[in-house]
Amino acid sequence: MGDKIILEDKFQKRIDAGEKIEPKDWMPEKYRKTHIRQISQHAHSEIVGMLPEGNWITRAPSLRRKVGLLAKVQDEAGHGLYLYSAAETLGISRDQLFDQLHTGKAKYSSIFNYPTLSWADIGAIGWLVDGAAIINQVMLTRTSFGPYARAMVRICKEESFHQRQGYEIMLGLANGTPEQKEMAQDALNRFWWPSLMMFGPRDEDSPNTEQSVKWKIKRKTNDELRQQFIDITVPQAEYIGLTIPDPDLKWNEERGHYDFGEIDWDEFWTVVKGNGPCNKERLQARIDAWDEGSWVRDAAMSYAEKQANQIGKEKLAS
Ligand code: FAQ
Repeated sequence: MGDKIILEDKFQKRIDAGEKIEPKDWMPEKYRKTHIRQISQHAHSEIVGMLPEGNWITRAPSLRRKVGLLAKVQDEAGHGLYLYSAAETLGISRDQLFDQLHTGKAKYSSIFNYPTLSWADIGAIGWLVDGAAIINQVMLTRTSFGPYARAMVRICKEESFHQRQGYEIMLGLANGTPEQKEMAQDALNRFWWPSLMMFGPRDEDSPNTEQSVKWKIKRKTNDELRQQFIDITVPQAEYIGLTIPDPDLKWNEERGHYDFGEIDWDEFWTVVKGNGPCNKERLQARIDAWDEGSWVRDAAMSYAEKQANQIGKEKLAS
């Protein structure tokens, strides 16, 4: 017991000194578990996040838009793979991580349980969802766990391309025909509040924040990041002539921030608990992809076995 306290104390001193923690270093069990939870939730979000966007690849309005969207969706797959690899360094296997997703034990971001009803939704996702993701992930490039922090550097660079492609779509639509502008406004109306929910519950309702800030897993709280996102995004909406769907939104000179209306937390928890508009469809799509891909995994395993046997035989013969 005494040894554990000494180890925990040393660990906290390393964190306070700004050192990175690497996979083979000693770490408290809760630090390891919190990282597996957060990194895997993040990885699952990237993979599930491909679904609402993939829905529009065949219907993108031009070749240029199609190429951009295809590249973005492929990037999300890559982000998922870096993140699964980072989680695996903590002693959990890829199969276990997928099992947690498919059985509903692991969460993924609430935002991907909303449908993409029009092409403008692809613009809104890039602008708002990737915009929110960047705010959160720039902070995570300074997180205390080395593999997670390093994965975030490249991911943030790609997310910033994603945000720009989304904003450019919105800019085009907002300057287009009245119908196109209406489509862009409708997408903003539907995605604004769910984007604010991406940052998680209010700080006073966030059970993980206090410890995660102490361990520098989180360098800023949910509310701080949400405020930062709102302050950056409101002028972007004004610039393209769209209206944020919040009558209480108002610049507060004293605080130097925008005040904003109450988030519908009942809706947030309904979606997080699996009862949002698309939860069941999204999870089923992932389970189907896993089942339908089993022949690829089997073939790869069987090839690897054959290769290993061949090498074994050659070694025996020599
Ligand atoms: N959705 O105590 P906290 C992307 C859960 S970006 C669902 O505050 P924490 C890019 C939380 O897990 C999106 N569940 O938790 C992309 C916890 O549950 P648990 C992914 C949520 O971890 C763009 C409970 O509520 N980004 O994919 C949500 O300290 C476009 C209590 O909450 C990341 O995952 C939510 N929104 O803070 C891809 C970033 N919020 O497990 C495709 C890394 C909270 O205790 C297309 N994650 N919960 O039962 C984080 O920074 C943190 O995990 C937070 C939550 C800030 C999300």
